[in-house]
Amino acid sequence: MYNESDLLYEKSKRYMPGGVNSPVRAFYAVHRNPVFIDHAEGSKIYDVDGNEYIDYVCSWGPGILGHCRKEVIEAVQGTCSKGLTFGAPTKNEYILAELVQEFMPSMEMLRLVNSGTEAVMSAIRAARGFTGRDKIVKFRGCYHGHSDGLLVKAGSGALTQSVPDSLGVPEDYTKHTLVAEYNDTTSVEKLFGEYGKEIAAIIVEPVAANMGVVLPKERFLQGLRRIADQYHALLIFDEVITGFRLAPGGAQEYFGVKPDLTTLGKIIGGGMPMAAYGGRRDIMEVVAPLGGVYQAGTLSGNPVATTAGIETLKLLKQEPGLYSQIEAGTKKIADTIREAFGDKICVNQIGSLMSAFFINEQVVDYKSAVRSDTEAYAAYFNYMLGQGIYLAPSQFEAMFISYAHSEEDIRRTCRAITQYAADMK
Ligand code: HOZ
Repeated sequence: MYNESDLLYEKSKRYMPGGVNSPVRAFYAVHRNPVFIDHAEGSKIYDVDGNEYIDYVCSWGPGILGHCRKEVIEAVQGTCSKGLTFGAPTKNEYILAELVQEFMPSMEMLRLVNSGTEAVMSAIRAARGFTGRDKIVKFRGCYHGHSDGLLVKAGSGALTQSVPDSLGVPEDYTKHTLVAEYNDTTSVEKLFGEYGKEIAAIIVEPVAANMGVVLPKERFLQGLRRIADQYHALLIFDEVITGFRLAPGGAQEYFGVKPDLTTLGKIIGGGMPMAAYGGRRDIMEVVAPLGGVYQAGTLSGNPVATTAGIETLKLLKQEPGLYSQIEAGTKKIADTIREAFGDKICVNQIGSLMSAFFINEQVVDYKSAVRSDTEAYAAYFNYMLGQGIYLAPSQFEAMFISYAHSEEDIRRTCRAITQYAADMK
């Protein structure tokens, strides 16, 4: 019996690869058709068949306040009525940039773009332009968007579909991408030992969240800072996921490590396409029109997207209890999973970021993450979906929670987890 989601999926497949606009949404990894969403409110999403789910995807991170937060929606509606895009400066751009700098003082200067992919691509160009060097170091399993040079041992959808690298990327485009092991500074030192004078930057997700959530070991990020300084290379934190989520000032605030450049996405747009890259003023001054690193975009700094971003960041400032509340909810779920499954599962949790890996060992890097039992995850996912709980349709994505998730939402989620674990015994 077909439901509306299945019908829409069939139609979508005629027009779009896999019927979707981002691979992980095709639900291949969990062996079922995707759920098509009609609308959302607070902590819940509602599909086109009228089913309600507690949403732990939160649009992969941006929904930190929950869906349809009144202030954000009203502000966006107000801006829309004045025009959607001008391709000319508006005051919103300055206001958002100032707010971002308040949250992250290391962003002395920034440029607004439209997606995390664009932010990272541009930050790397700026790093290369500034240092006059070509090579970059990335980490196996860290995902930095889908630009050519970074689809090397990437995470996220590339990992979900077991194709860490992509067809269509000429070797020439990736020959300057060096790959180190996450949580292993020795592997970074080795690369610098060999190519030190050619390396423009190290780019890292300070908390890896695209091979599932993998926490940095103690002093790992500090180690990267030290190596970058030693070789006069730059340190880039990809805070597309951790920015404004791990702490108001992101992972750089949480761990007290200052990067030279930062990339932001997701929460900075409050649910609209918006991203940014920025950092040290002397580096950002190489970007056109001040400097020779070209980067541009018709919709960059779009008035509607900046409105959603501004309202979201303002609310983050005004809700002092937000970070402790979302962390407590996440911790409750993490503890419930640990208690229910015992050593069958490794739960990695930090702040409001969490992943449960179906594996009986610590997940500390790419190698351990990919050893987890993705079929067991798929079964768990499908059970939870049946209980009205919407998790990421992949073992290798994070679980996100919002300020709108109530204690009852968390309790219901924990009950379902406990029940599933009991049924499995
Ligand atoms: N790579 C995204 C999450 N880390 C998935 C985006 C999506 O499918 O929308």
